[in-house]
Amino acid sequence: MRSCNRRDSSLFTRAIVRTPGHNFAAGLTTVKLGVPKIARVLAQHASYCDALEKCGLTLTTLEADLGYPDSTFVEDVAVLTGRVAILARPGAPSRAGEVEAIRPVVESFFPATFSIEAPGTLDGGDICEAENHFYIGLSHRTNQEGARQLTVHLGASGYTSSIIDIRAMSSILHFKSGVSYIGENVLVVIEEMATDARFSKFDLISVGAEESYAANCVRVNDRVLIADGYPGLQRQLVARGFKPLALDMSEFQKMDGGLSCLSLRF
Ligand code: CIR
Repeated sequence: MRSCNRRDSSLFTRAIVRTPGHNFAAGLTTVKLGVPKIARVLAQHASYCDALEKCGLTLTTLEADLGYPDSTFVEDVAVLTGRVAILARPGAPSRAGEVEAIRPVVESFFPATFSIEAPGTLDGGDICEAENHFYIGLSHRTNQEGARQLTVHLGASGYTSSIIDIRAMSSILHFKSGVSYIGENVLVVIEEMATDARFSKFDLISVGAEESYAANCVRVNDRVLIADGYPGLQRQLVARGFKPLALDMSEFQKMDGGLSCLSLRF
Protein backbone atom coordinates (compact mmCIF):
# COMPACT_ATOMS: atom_id res chain seq x y z
CA MET A 1 0.00 0.00 0.00
CA ARG A 2 1.33 3.45 -0.96
CA SER A 3 1.30 6.07 1.74
CA CYS A 4 -0.55 9.30 1.18
CA ASN A 5 1.23 11.62 -1.20
CA ARG A 6 0.74 14.56 1.09
CA ARG A 7 1.50 18.07 -0.09
CA ASP A 8 1.60 19.63 3.33
CA SER A 9 4.27 18.40 5.73
CA SER A 10 1.92 18.55 8.70
CA LEU A 11 -0.94 16.50 7.24
CA PHE A 12 -0.82 12.86 8.26
CA THR A 13 -3.15 9.88 8.22
CA ARG A 14 -1.03 7.23 9.94
CA ALA A 15 1.68 6.72 12.51
CA ILE A 16 3.89 3.86 13.65
CA VAL A 17 4.58 3.61 17.39
CA ARG A 18 6.27 0.99 19.55
CA THR A 19 5.19 0.15 23.09
CA PRO A 20 8.03 0.73 25.60
CA GLY A 21 9.54 -2.40 27.13
CA HIS A 22 9.79 -3.03 30.86
CA ASN A 23 13.55 -2.44 30.47
CA PHE A 24 13.02 1.04 29.01
CA ALA A 25 15.23 2.54 31.74
CA ALA A 26 18.20 0.55 30.41
CA GLY A 27 18.35 2.76 27.33
CA LEU A 28 20.76 5.59 26.64
CA THR A 29 20.60 8.89 28.42
CA THR A 30 22.77 11.93 29.04
CA VAL A 31 20.51 13.74 31.49
CA LYS A 32 20.36 13.29 35.23
CA LEU A 33 16.63 13.48 35.85
CA GLY A 34 16.25 10.16 37.64
CA VAL A 35 15.14 6.69 36.59
CA PRO A 36 11.87 6.45 34.65
CA LYS A 37 9.05 4.60 36.40
CA ILE A 38 7.71 1.97 34.03
CA ALA A 39 4.07 2.35 35.05
CA ARG A 40 4.28 6.05 34.25
CA VAL A 41 6.17 5.37 31.02
CA LEU A 42 3.38 3.11 29.82
CA ALA A 43 0.66 5.53 30.90
CA GLN A 44 2.36 8.46 29.16
CA HIS A 45 2.88 6.39 26.03
CA ALA A 46 -0.80 5.40 26.04
CA SER A 47 -1.81 9.07 26.36
CA TYR A 48 0.52 9.95 23.48
CA CYS A 49 -1.12 7.27 21.30
CA ASP A 50 -4.59 8.51 22.29
CA ALA A 51 -3.54 12.03 21.27
CA LEU A 52 -2.39 10.86 17.84
CA GLU A 53 -5.71 9.08 17.36
CA LYS A 54 -7.55 12.19 18.49
CA CYS A 55 -5.68 14.05 15.74
CA GLY A 56 -7.14 11.58 13.24
CA LEU A 57 -4.25 9.15 12.80
CA THR A 58 -4.58 5.40 12.41
CA LEU A 59 -1.85 3.76 14.47
CA THR A 60 0.29 0.73 13.76
CA THR A 61 1.42 -0.27 17.24
CA LEU A 62 4.46 -2.52 17.43
CA GLU A 63 5.12 -4.79 20.38
CA ALA A 64 7.79 -3.89 22.90
CA ASP A 65 11.22 -5.07 21.76
CA LEU A 66 13.20 -5.99 24.86
CA GLY A 67 16.39 -6.39 22.81
CA TYR A 68 16.39 -2.62 22.29
CA PRO A 69 15.37 -0.52 25.29
CA ASP A 70 15.40 2.68 23.18
CA SER A 71 13.24 1.21 20.43
CA THR A 72 10.11 3.07 21.53
CA PHE A 73 11.86 6.13 20.00
CA VAL A 74 10.84 4.91 16.54
CA GLU A 75 11.44 8.24 14.84
CA ASP A 76 15.17 7.62 14.86
CA VAL A 77 15.09 4.53 12.64
CA ALA A 78 13.47 5.94 9.52
CA VAL A 79 12.69 9.07 7.56
CA LEU A 80 9.19 8.92 6.10
CA THR A 81 8.11 11.50 3.55
CA GLY A 82 5.14 11.92 1.27
CA ARG A 83 7.14 10.40 -1.60
CA VAL A 84 9.76 8.04 -0.25
CA ALA A 85 10.95 6.24 2.89
CA ILE A 86 14.56 5.93 3.95
CA LEU A 87 15.60 3.52 6.69
CA ALA A 88 18.12 5.21 8.94
CA ARG A 89 21.31 3.79 10.45
CA PRO A 90 21.40 4.93 14.09
CA GLY A 91 24.66 6.38 15.29
CA ALA A 92 24.46 4.68 18.69
CA PRO A 93 25.72 1.07 18.35
CA SER A 94 23.17 -0.18 20.90
CA ARG A 95 20.36 0.97 18.57
CA ALA A 96 21.67 -0.42 15.27
CA GLY A 97 19.45 -3.54 15.32
CA GLU A 98 16.28 -1.48 15.60
CA VAL A 99 16.31 -0.87 11.86
CA GLU A 100 15.87 -4.47 10.77
CA ALA A 101 13.07 -4.87 13.31
CA ILE A 102 11.07 -2.06 11.71
CA ARG A 103 12.02 -2.67 8.05
CA PRO A 104 9.05 -4.94 7.16
CA VAL A 105 6.60 -2.51 8.69
CA VAL A 106 7.99 0.48 6.78
CA GLU A 107 8.21 -1.54 3.55
CA SER A 108 4.57 -2.58 3.88
CA PHE A 109 3.60 1.09 3.57
CA PHE A 110 6.42 2.30 1.30
CA PRO A 111 7.38 -0.13 -1.46
CA ALA A 112 10.10 2.33 -2.53
CA THR A 113 12.24 2.17 0.61
CA PHE A 114 15.93 3.07 0.61
CA SER A 115 18.53 2.56 3.32
CA ILE A 116 21.43 4.53 4.75
CA GLU A 117 24.48 2.30 4.32
CA ALA A 118 27.78 2.06 6.23
CA PRO A 119 29.85 4.06 6.89
CA GLY A 120 26.93 6.46 6.97
CA THR A 121 25.05 6.92 10.21
CA LEU A 122 21.82 8.83 10.56
CA ASP A 123 19.15 9.21 13.25
CA GLY A 124 15.68 10.25 12.14
CA GLY A 125 15.62 12.73 15.04
CA ASP A 126 18.14 14.82 13.12
CA ILE A 127 15.83 15.33 10.15
CA CYS A 128 13.35 18.19 10.05
CA GLU A 129 10.96 18.56 7.13
CA ALA A 130 9.70 22.05 6.35
CA GLU A 131 7.34 21.72 3.39
CA ASN A 132 9.50 20.29 0.60
CA HIS A 133 12.83 21.13 2.17
CA PHE A 134 14.65 18.92 4.66
CA TYR A 135 17.13 20.17 7.24
CA ILE A 136 19.62 17.45 8.10
CA GLY A 137 21.36 17.89 11.43
CA LEU A 138 24.98 16.80 11.54
CA SER A 139 25.24 15.52 15.10
CA HIS A 140 27.08 13.02 17.24
CA ARG A 141 24.62 10.44 15.80
CA THR A 142 24.35 11.56 12.16
CA ASN A 143 27.61 11.79 10.23
CA GLN A 144 28.59 13.50 6.96
CA GLU A 145 28.22 10.33 4.95
CA GLY A 146 24.76 9.58 6.34
CA ALA A 147 23.73 13.16 5.58
CA ARG A 148 25.15 12.85 2.06
CA GLN A 149 23.25 9.64 1.34
CA LEU A 150 20.00 11.09 2.62
CA THR A 151 20.51 14.18 0.46
CA VAL A 152 20.80 11.93 -2.60
CA HIS A 153 17.67 9.92 -1.75
CA LEU A 154 15.62 13.02 -1.04
CA GLY A 155 16.92 14.77 -4.16
CA ALA A 156 15.89 11.81 -6.32
CA SER A 157 12.33 12.34 -5.09
CA GLY A 158 12.39 16.04 -5.83
CA TYR A 159 13.08 17.34 -2.33
CA THR A 160 15.75 19.88 -1.47
CA SER A 161 17.86 19.62 1.67
CA SER A 162 20.58 21.39 3.59
CA ILE A 163 22.91 20.36 6.37
CA ILE A 164 23.09 22.09 9.75
CA ASP A 165 26.02 21.21 11.97
CA ILE A 166 24.90 20.96 15.61
CA ARG A 167 27.93 19.09 16.94
CA ALA A 168 29.04 22.06 19.00
CA MET A 169 25.62 22.45 20.65
CA SER A 170 25.95 20.42 23.80
CA SER A 171 22.39 21.16 24.94
CA ILE A 172 20.71 19.04 22.25
CA LEU A 173 21.08 15.39 21.27
CA HIS A 174 19.34 15.65 17.90
CA PHE A 175 18.62 18.56 15.57
CA LYS A 176 14.92 18.23 16.26
CA SER A 177 15.52 18.45 20.01
CA GLY A 178 15.98 22.15 19.24
CA VAL A 179 13.93 22.84 16.09
CA SER A 180 10.40 21.95 15.00
CA TYR A 181 8.56 23.03 11.87
CA ILE A 182 4.85 23.32 12.66
CA GLY A 183 3.42 24.56 9.37
CA GLU A 184 2.26 28.05 8.27
CA ASN A 185 5.96 28.96 7.89
CA VAL A 186 6.44 28.77 11.68
CA LEU A 187 9.62 27.28 13.10
CA VAL A 188 9.94 26.66 16.85
CA VAL A 189 13.57 27.00 17.90
CA ILE A 190 15.74 27.06 20.97
CA GLU A 191 17.41 30.42 21.64
CA GLU A 192 20.77 29.30 20.23
CA MET A 193 19.15 28.80 16.82
CA ALA A 194 16.99 31.93 16.82
CA THR A 195 19.63 34.18 15.29
CA ASP A 196 20.75 31.68 12.65
CA ALA A 197 20.39 33.40 9.26
CA ARG A 198 19.49 30.07 7.64
CA PHE A 199 16.16 30.21 9.47
CA SER A 200 15.42 33.88 8.92
CA LYS A 201 12.77 33.20 6.25
CA PHE A 202 10.60 31.55 8.91
CA ASP A 203 8.27 33.11 11.42
CA LEU A 204 10.30 32.03 14.46
CA ILE A 205 9.00 31.10 17.88
CA SER A 206 12.03 31.20 20.15
CA VAL A 207 11.74 29.22 23.37
CA GLY A 208 13.82 30.42 26.32
CA ALA A 209 16.45 28.31 28.04
CA GLU A 210 14.01 27.39 30.82
CA GLU A 211 11.62 25.91 28.25
CA SER A 212 14.14 24.51 25.78
CA TYR A 213 12.81 20.93 26.11
CA ALA A 214 9.50 22.16 24.66
CA ALA A 215 11.14 23.13 21.36
CA ASN A 216 10.59 19.54 20.28
CA CYS A 217 6.91 19.71 19.41
CA VAL A 218 4.89 18.14 16.61
CA ARG A 219 2.22 19.50 14.32
CA VAL A 220 -0.27 16.75 13.60
CA ASN A 221 -3.09 17.91 11.36
CA ASP A 222 -4.91 20.69 13.22
CA ARG A 223 -3.11 20.28 16.58
CA VAL A 224 0.41 20.91 17.87
CA LEU A 225 1.51 18.32 20.41
CA ILE A 226 3.70 19.93 23.05
CA ALA A 227 5.20 18.74 26.31
CA ASP A 228 3.14 19.66 29.34
CA GLY A 229 4.50 22.29 31.72
CA TYR A 230 5.75 24.91 29.27
CA PRO A 231 3.30 27.83 29.47
CA GLY A 232 5.50 30.24 27.52
CA LEU A 233 5.45 28.15 24.37
CA GLN A 234 1.80 27.30 24.88
CA ARG A 235 0.95 31.04 24.97
CA GLN A 236 2.99 31.80 21.87
CA LEU A 237 1.29 29.00 19.96
CA VAL A 238 -2.19 30.12 20.96
CA ALA A 239 -1.33 33.73 20.08
CA ARG A 240 -0.54 32.59 16.54
CA GLY A 241 -3.76 30.61 16.23
CA PHE A 242 -2.35 27.12 16.79
CA LYS A 243 -4.16 24.58 18.94
CA PRO A 244 -1.65 23.03 21.35
CA LEU A 245 -2.30 19.65 22.95
CA ALA A 246 -0.09 19.22 26.01
CA LEU A 247 1.19 15.79 27.03
CA ASP A 248 3.12 14.69 30.09
CA MET A 249 6.53 13.64 28.83
CA SER A 250 8.45 13.47 32.11
CA GLU A 251 9.50 9.81 31.83
CA PHE A 252 10.67 10.09 28.22
CA GLN A 253 12.58 13.26 29.01
CA LYS A 254 14.60 11.24 31.54
CA MET A 255 15.91 9.21 28.58
CA ASP A 256 16.60 12.21 26.30
CA GLY A 257 13.39 11.57 24.38
CA GLY A 258 10.96 14.17 23.07
CA LEU A 259 7.50 14.11 21.56
CA SER A 260 8.54 13.67 17.96
CA CYS A 261 10.73 10.62 18.67
CA LEU A 262 7.80 8.50 19.80
CA SER A 263 6.19 8.12 16.39
CA LEU A 264 6.80 7.88 12.67
CA ARG A 265 4.06 9.93 11.07
CA PHE A 266 3.06 9.74 7.41
C1 CIR B 1 18.77 7.76 22.61
O1 CIR B 1 19.70 8.28 23.24
O2 CIR B 1 18.92 7.35 21.47
C2 CIR B 1 17.42 7.66 23.27
N1 CIR B 1 17.58 7.43 24.66
C3 CIR B 1 16.61 8.90 23.04
C4 CIR B 1 16.32 9.14 21.60
C5 CIR B 1 15.46 10.33 21.40
N2 CIR B 1 15.18 10.50 20.02
C6 CIR B 1 15.01 11.68 19.45
O3 CIR B 1 15.20 12.73 20.06
N3 CIR B 1 14.71 11.69 18.16
